[in-house]
Formats: sequence, structure tokens, C-alpha cells
Amino acid sequence: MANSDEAKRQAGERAAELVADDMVVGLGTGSTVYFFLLKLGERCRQGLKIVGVPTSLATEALAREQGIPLADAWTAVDLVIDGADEIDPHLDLIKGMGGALVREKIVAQAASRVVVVGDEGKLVGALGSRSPLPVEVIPFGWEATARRVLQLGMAPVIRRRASEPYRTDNGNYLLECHTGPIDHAATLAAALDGIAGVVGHGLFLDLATTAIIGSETGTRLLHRPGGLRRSA
Ligand code: DER
Repeated sequence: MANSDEAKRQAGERAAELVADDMVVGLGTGSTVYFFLLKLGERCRQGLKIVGVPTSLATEALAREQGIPLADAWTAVDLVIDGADEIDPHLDLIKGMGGALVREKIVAQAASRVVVVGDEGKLVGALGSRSPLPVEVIPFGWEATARRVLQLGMAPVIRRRASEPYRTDNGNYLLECHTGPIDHAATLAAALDGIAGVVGHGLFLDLATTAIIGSETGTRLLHRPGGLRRSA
């Protein structure tokens, strides 16, 4: 196993320890969550009684394969475990380079507790330092939407698969927006939320309370300084 995979495994498996009987568990998406799902599946097969809410079709398929029961209908989630592309010192996040940001945010906003898993490479001083900011847009008028995004000072590039635009699980397009370090993430988030063609964006602010950071030799926990600002 490559070193980075070992760090992801450490974080994912540690996260699985947070799951307890009777929880509705949000199942994130990505290569770190992969290890969480393997361990959670093992625990379910040993008798753990939970239902999962998958954040992508890929996660749904893996969860079914692992024998994790899935919720038929849900309104609230006890705990979500998800990966991130960047984690800042307040545990604000850039997410969505895996393409599942809208479902991930719906689940995170419905959750009592959001725990993010990653390795040391995900930690940044300021969001936007390394990762582009993914923005999901509806195909109709996407060029006009991209122009509005550009006017916010970002450089959007549409993600493609071969020559065709990449489609999210929701059938939408994805703009990868190069921002550089973001000074006012909440202001940027509000501006993006105000553009009609934007379905969602990868700024996950004031949602995560804990980060499990894996390394080759173990994990360390980070907690959001001062707790959440939102009332939840
Ligand atoms: O939010 C995302 O889409 C991220 O890509 C994340 O979920 C995946 O991170 P990982 O594959 O590096 O764990």
C-alpha cells in the first residue's frame, strides 16, 4: 500500500469508530472515505445497526457491496464522515473535486455532526491555496454562468471527460475555479449562491467540527476552534 493510502486508511478506519448503533450516517465520497466504508461495512456485517445516506452513486454502489444498509427516506443525519480537498485552521473546507459536492453539502447541512477525514496534505493556511474551487452549474446557459463566476475574480475551467463536459451525478457541469488564497470565503460563498445557474459550490463553511488527519503511523484529531457559529 502506498504511503498516502496508509494515511487515508488510518483516517478512514478511525472515523468508523465514531459510528454507533441506531445512527443515520452520512457516507461521504472519495478515496479516504473508501477506507471508512470498508471498515463500516465490516462492522455492519458484525452486527452494527445503522442506516447510511450515500452522497454519490459511487459511494452508494460501494456501500451496497459492503452490506451497509441504506436509508429509504431521511430528513436528518446524526453523523457524516466525508473527505475534503482543503481544510483550513477553522475546519472550513473546499470540497467537491470528487464531483459530489451538492449531495455532500445537502447531507452535511442535515447532519448534527460533520467529521472530515484526510491526510496532512489537505491542511492549508487559507482556502484556495492549492485546490481549485469546484462549482456545479446547470448545463443551460453554462457559458453565461461561467462569465458571472469569472466576474467574481476567479478563473473557471469546465471539467471535461475526453471532449465532452463531465457530468455530475445530478447531470450538471462542473467548473473548476482557480482562486488563489481566498480572503473572504463567506462573501465569495454568498456571491456564488446568488448566481442563478450555480447549483452549488465547494465552500463548506461552518459545517465541520472535527478533522481526523491520518499519517502512516496513526491519526490526530483537530477540533474547530470555538465551535460552530451557526445555531444547530
Ligand atoms: O469533496 C470532495 O469531492 C473531495 O474530493 C473529497 O471528498 C475526496 O477526497 P479524497 O479522495 O482525497 O479523500
